[in-house]
Amino acid sequence: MGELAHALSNMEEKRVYEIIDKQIAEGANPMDIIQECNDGMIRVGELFSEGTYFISQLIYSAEILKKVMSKLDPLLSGLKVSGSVRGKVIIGTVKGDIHDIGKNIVATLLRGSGFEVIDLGVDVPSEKFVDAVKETNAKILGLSALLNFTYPAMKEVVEAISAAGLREKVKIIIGGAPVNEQVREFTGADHYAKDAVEGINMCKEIYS
Ligand code: B12
Repeated sequence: MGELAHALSNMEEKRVYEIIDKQIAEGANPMDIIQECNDGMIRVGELFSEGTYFISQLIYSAEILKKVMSKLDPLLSGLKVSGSVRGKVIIGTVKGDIHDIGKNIVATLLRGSGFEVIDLGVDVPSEKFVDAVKETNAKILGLSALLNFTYPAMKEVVEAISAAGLREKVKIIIGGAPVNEQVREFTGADHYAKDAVEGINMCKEIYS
């Protein structure tokens, strides 16, 4: 684990900002910084699972990561491509789940890559996803979930899209730290993206 991930997982808030400010000043790629923060957050999750950390540390780590993202956002937006809008993407965290840091990164990167993003927020019921697909005609729906007990909510969204007769019109991509290919199969989504960059590349391909 790198120095940044280590500092983040140890809740050394000031140290985290020092390292990031230095990396930004040295021209580091913001995506590499995000990747290392992800490693740190996974460690936080492990420490939580094993009972070393409590919910207060989860909240604290999220606060630190949000401040980190406010430092990185201008750089991510700076990756902006010129030219016309590539297409619309609807994104949201499914019902029962309020994790949104990863989803927000995906939304920022999509906007930076020229997509119009309709971000429905967190704890989004399936009807709201269905309505958004109907109203916007977006060809892509991105679902985020970080809790294994919210996978059924992802499946519900896919089923609600089918029931509304929209399944052929929209590609559904799922993501979130513990999501994998098995979860994709369970939910009936079209694709699973292991990280934001892979997700953005899928969106580019779908709209190409
Ligand atoms: C921070 C955090 C919180 C914060 C979230 C704050 C916020 N605003 O998001 C708070 C404190 C609220 C929280 C609460 C809980 N949490 Co929590 N949390 C985390 C933690 C430590 C980090 C999550 C994070 O932000 N990671 C950083 C981001 C950048 O990564 P990411 O979300 O994975 O996103 C990346 C990719 O996955 C991808 N991506 C994400 N979504 C999407 C969507 C699409 C379409 C695409 C293409 C890509 C994509 O892009 C991102 C960049 O590459 C994780 C640990 C972990 N391993 O992730 C636990 C974790 C997710 N939490 C967990 C738990 C259990 C909970 C609680 C139930 C705890 C409790 N007892 O109350 C509650 C549930 C609240 C709820 N109903 O949602 C467990 C889930 C276990 C499981 N598999 O079910 C984890 C894994 C910790 C653990 N190991 O136990 N949590």
